[in-house]
Amino acid sequence: MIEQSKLVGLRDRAIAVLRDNDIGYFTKPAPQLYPHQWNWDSALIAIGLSHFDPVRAQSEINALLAGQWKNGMIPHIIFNPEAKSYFPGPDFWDIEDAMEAPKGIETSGITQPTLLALAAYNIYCNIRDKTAGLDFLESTFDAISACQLFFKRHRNFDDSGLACIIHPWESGLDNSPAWDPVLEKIKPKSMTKFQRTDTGIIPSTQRPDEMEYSRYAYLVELYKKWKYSQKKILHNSPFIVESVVFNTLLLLDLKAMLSIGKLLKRDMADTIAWASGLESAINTKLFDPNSGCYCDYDCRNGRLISRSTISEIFPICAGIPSGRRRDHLIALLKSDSFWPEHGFGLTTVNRHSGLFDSQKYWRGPVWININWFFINNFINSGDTTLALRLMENTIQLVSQNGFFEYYSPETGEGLGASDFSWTAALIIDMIEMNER
Ligand code: 2M8
Repeated sequence: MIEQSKLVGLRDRAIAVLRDNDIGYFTKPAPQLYPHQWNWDSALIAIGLSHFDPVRAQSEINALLAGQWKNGMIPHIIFNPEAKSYFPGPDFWDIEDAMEAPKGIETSGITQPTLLALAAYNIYCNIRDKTAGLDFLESTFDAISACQLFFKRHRNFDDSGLACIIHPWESGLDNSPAWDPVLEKIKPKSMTKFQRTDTGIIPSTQRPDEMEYSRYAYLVELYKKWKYSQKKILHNSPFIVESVVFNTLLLLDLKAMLSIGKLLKRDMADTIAWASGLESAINTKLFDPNSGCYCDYDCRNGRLISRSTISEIFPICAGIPSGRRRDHLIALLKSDSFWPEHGFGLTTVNRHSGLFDSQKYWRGPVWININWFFINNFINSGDTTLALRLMENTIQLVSQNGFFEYYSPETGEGLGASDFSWTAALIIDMIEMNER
């Protein structure tokens, strides 16, 4: 494993990134590119914070909960009133007329992968003062439950038990090639003109292209017109997808909720049944027996999306595949398709799929959160060799190249935003895991 002295320096540098991006009650994902609070970023950031500032970790989660909609939804962005330089900002989302929107706080009108229970449980595990930890779990339990139930009540498109997403931004993997076949069918009509801010900061070769952005913005315009009514959106939106990564993370979050429920001595029978139904739906509806891999599902067109992305193997992270199915997927994960020999960790798209782009955002680069989800599963399932190898690859990648948003799987070069918060937070968590 990596020398302890190097790890100490890396941990200090990671803490400095989080401190610099801290605006007091939440942490910006990156200094310039992302000046607001993002949903799954903050959950991951809170896990990093919990190792050196558990009080601040709790306020990160509380700040997210402050933006909760009346229907339980945690929005994907909670806007920082001080920051003006991001598109689309609060004016574009315009949630004023949405019945379910919270009052007195500006947010986007869609959600993101939910990791709140996972974050809260990690905070409890890492905090020394267990009484304070239990108080925190108690104080957040109902709001986190409501956030999970939002998916059961408002995103159950076809009663399959799976949650659907209504926008590529909800997936967290914004421009994954998996969304291409769905987006290609959308023809934006008479749209308000907009000015992107991202490509003024990051080279456009590393960001989604113009056509993708106009479709993202067009979907927002539709939802705004429908006043963010989940019913209308599910009924009319051209983008309704059951994402493998999203549902796998929902299952992980439900499992974390079960651990919290046990600590708080709550009746968790409904959550147990829900988690088991979700797991079997992922294993049936989102599994393609022809390829032996998992696939996202296009609900509007009623078919699996065959694109060779990280979705193929991601259910490993929640322990969903077992036996020969898992063996097959682990072999694919270890192959040159996802984990090249020179070892910077997992690519987000299969390198031999014809869709792979080593520079472009979610279309190939290595992301530290993706590596981290797999490492956690390897540790939990006792696969120490794989866990250590992936952890070593990841720590070395970051220690040599800096705390970037994503990395080239070919050269390890840092791409996208520098001083990226979840990269720093998860490196802190990995260093702690390594010491255990
Ligand atoms: C990226 O998404 C935002 C839109 O939500 C953007 O590109 O402007 C994604 O990587 C997303 O997963 C992440 O949460 C967000 C902030 O880091 O950036």
